[in-house]
Amino acid sequence: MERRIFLSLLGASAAVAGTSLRPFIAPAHAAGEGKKIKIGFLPGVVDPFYQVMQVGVEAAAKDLGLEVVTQIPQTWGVDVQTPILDAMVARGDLNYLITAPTDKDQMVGPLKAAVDAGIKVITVDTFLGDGDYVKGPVTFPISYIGSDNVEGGRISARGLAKAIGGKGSVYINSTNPNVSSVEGREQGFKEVMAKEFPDIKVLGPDYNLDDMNKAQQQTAAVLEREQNLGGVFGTNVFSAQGAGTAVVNAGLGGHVQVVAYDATKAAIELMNNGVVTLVLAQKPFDMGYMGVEFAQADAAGVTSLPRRVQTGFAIIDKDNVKDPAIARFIYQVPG
Ligand code: T6T
Repeated sequence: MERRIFLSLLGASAAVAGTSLRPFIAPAHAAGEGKKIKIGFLPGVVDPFYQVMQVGVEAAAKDLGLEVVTQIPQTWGVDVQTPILDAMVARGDLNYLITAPTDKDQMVGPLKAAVDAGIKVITVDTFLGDGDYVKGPVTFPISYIGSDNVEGGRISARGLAKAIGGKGSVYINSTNPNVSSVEGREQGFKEVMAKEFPDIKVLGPDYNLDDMNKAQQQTAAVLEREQNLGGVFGTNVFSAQGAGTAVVNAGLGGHVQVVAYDATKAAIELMNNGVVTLVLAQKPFDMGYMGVEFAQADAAGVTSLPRRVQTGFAIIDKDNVKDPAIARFIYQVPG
């Protein structure tokens, strides 16, 4: 009511001034006057990273008084994510979708279908196309909110290179090709190794398909084959934990250095045991929280939301892990 009075006052003063204020009179609710917006949350897979993101989504929904419907795939992949997405669209009551596409190309069609059905899309953690929603091949999402994964890969490379003294060979264990997040990490990692550390040879990546056991087996096989391996870069939760476990099982903790992307408690424990040298914490809570804020702002008529938001990192090592300002970014999974 207050809002209506405010808008009619604006209208009156615009009439006096002889200008139109129509662009400012945007609906507060996408679903129509008086109805709250409803948001779907569809991340990539059940893991501590997305569980923390869910905490962020739910916190924002509570703070803003919005309703969220969450569906988390049990395993990673287009084949698993698409039918869940289709079912969310078929409900017919969602206005926004906050999602992490499991493939930067193959999820374009299914998500465009959601947009055509009237659901606005915000991508978090992973992007579609090249992630440039202004000039790139895919422009329909409102925004991409996530880490600068290429930079994360660069940071990981410098950390690993330093830990092994700038020479030798290192191995990348990753999840899947064509996923923007891990692809960016691999790219940044290889770029820095090639440019700054010519005496380091990079092996891999092997793709574990988000299966920690597979990551462990793949790393064990490389450790067996490459007797002089100096280090491993695990590009996400599953890769880093599988790699770390393989190094421990081979009795090589402290000899083969591991850099872990994603600050799970397991990764921190491996660091405390001298196996992992560096942990990159992303900010999944922020991604989830801001995704909901963006949906609400869009529904209220905000037209200048940034199309790309970088959420940043905390770089954790044994010297700063006890610092509360850093330790707060270790993924705290509820329950
Ligand atoms: O590393 C995160 C996420 O950023 C990536 O896109 C997929 O894997 C994780 O969810 C960790 O398992």
